Amino acid sequence: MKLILAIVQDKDAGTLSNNLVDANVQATKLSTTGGFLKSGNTTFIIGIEDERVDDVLTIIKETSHAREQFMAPPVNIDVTGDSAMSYPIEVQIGGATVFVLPVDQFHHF
Ligand code: 2BA
Repeated sequence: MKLILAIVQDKDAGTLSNNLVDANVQATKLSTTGGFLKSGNTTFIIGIEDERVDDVLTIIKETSHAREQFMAPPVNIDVTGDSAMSYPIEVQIGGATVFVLPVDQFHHF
């Protein structure tokens, strides 16, 4: 058995949820926050048999779309109090960031 952790954009989370249900894949959805953009994303926790991992990865890949987002860097203020002008920078986010981990034991009490 494997544990899949998939971090996707909130915009793709609903569709991914539906597609996993349609494929009879059990998942838990967490509301998470990206460390860099500090904005919301969604993490899926999926426990799955080894032979179904590729099917799940295909579903995640087909459902998750890369998007560009602008972020405003923090304003820099030096010791003299002068502030340096900063401009929004473009960041590409996702499709999906996926980790596949081995599972030692699985219990469902
Ligand atoms: P965030 O940390 O908010 O990052 C959003 C996007 O910002 C990233 O997209 C990446 O394109 C860019 N980015 C991140 N750190 C950067 C940096 N130091 N300098 C320049 N650009 C940077 P993705 O790579 O697609 O990541 C999407 C989200 O997936 C991340 O949101 C984070 O929540 C998660 N993630 C990505 N890599 C991870 C990792 N190695 N471990 C844990 N979570 C990860």
